[in-house]
Amino acid sequence: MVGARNADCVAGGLCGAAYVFSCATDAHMDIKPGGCPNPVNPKSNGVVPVALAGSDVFDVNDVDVSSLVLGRSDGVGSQITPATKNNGRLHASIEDVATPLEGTDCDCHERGGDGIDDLMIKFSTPEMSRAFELDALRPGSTVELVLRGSLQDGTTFVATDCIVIPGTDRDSSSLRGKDKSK
Ligand SMILES: [Ca+2]
Ligand SMILES: [Ca+2]
Repeated sequence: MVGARNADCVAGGLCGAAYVFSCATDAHMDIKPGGCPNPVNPKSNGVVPVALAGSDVFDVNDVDVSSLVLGRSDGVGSQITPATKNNGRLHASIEDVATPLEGTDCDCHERGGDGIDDLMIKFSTPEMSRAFELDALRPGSTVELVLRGSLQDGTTFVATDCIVIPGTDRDSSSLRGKDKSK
């Protein structure tokens, strides 16, 4: 909350204003906890495990799991929700599998649990592939994903981590429209 003395004054009146801001809490996502980098094969039929790392200031037990959506940071494609089990419930569990990383861009680490509970969810690889248009990316490409959600009290949070399309660019020489000038 920020106060502004003399804001909105009319002549002779007592005046001032207070502005209330709210900001999304910073959360930490670890795609494929324990591994770095995080390869996702667009052709795979499996699921990709994703940990929302808990910390002293982020209690994953407060997360409204039904609010979670994953998308590309660059806005390409559409957003997806976590995979569900046969009984229709979300693949979600509280486990200690990750450690928050204070990094930038696509920094990642191979650390596992740190003694603080994390929220483990899973996303369908075919759904990721379709929604994030992964088939259009060259092997070796890195894509930043963003997980958005809210806590039970309505506080929103965002968390980012990156995936890499496995293989080297050389493997993609059969891709149409690829300009290889050597
Ligand atoms: Ca990882
Ligand atoms: Ca943890």
